[in-house]
Amino acid sequence: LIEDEAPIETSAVERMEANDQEKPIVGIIMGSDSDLPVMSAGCKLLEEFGVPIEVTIVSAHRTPHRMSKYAIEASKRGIKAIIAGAGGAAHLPGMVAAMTPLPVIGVPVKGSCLDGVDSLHSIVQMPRGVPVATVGINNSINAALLAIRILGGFDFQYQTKMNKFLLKQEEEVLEKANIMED
Ligand code: RP5
Repeated sequence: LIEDEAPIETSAVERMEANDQEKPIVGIIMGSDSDLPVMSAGCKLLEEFGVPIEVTIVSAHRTPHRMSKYAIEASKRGIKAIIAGAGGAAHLPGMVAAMTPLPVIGVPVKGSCLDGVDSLHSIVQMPRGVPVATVGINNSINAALLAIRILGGFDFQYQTKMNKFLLKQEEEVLEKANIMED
């Protein structure tokens, strides 16, 4: 079934690539376009770090065949890490992690009910053997930073960039502390 399916096509709405010239190495997927406002912060950060990304909608429940195809093919396409955002019964990160050897970072998206705790619990409580690195509710920024740290393990440019980011962050906080003390 998977073999016979047409390749995953992504429309302009579904797909935003940081750099059309470069092959994406981080895949950002989400269960619905309603997740995009939350996920876009992480996408923006990855772009700022110069990480080639792909962004698309993959729903565990509404497009299960697309999900399995994405998960199975991601590593073959050169993707090194997957960030998966989902809300409610948020099965997408876990199901993708079950079908890929790549690291999967889950972003629990806060829905209109239950304050996002449902999403958090759905993503974080994976069975032993199938890990999903789960970040805080709506925290796509931390998902992006974690993906960059993973990339830094084999591509030194991302370690250098991460060190600069940490230094800048520290300076910003120290500056605020100084202003407060004055
Ligand atoms: C999940 O259901 C999605 O990840 C989204 O967070 C939630 C609601 O989706 P919509 O009904 O807004 O499309 O699959």
